[in-house]
Amino acid sequence: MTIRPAYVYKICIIGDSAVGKTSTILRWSEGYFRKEYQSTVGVQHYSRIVNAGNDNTHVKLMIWDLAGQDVFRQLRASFYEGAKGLIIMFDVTRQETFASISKWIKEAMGFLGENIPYIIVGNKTDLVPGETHFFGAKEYAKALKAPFILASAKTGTNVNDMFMEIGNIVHAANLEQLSKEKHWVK
Ligand SMILES: Nc1nc2c(ncn2[C@@H]2O[C@H](COP(=O)(O)OP(=O)(O)O)[C@@H](O)[C@H]2O)c(=O)[nH]1
Ligand SMILES: [Mg+2]
Repeated sequence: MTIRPAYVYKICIIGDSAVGKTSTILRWSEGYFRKEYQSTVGVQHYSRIVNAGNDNTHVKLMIWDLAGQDVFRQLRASFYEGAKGLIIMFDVTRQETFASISKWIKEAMGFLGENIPYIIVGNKTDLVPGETHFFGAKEYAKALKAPFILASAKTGTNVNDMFMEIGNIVHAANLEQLSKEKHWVK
């Protein structure tokens, strides 16, 4: 039986080059970790149906992935267009990728507005044994009221949770928006 999703949401995954964006999507959408390094060229997207919300609605997440390198603004505009949420990723072994997050948020909000839902993900936790403060990322995310997830595309730790989380907050934001619009019609 094919499942028909009740909603389809476009999600953009952003962050510096080589933080593990493409590896994470491959792990999630195909269940394997790709070892060899291959920089993403242009834009690619992957989708999967997940359950979101309290009523376990089937929603389809279309995850859009862009190369980390600077590309034409025109491409970035179509990359972001229509996105309902963001996964913003850094590499827990490279502080500069964490420092870039504010830049990524600023860019995405420039295209999508300040209310765009997002989560912050620290990837490659398999390389850092034990608990560390990860540059204060948890506190940073808390101040922004954004969910924070530590993950590893290599081991698969928290990869599903990351997509569940973004699915849930995007779906909740959409239902809230829809109920406001209904109110207007009345
Ligand atoms: N150890 C480890 N390596 C990772 C992880 N995620 C990605 N990598 C490696 O980091 C490099 C960059 O990954 P990639 O997915 O291409 O990053 P992107 O540029 O953000 O899409 C590749 O060599 C991956 O194999 C992870 O969770 N743990
Ligand atoms: Mg990539």
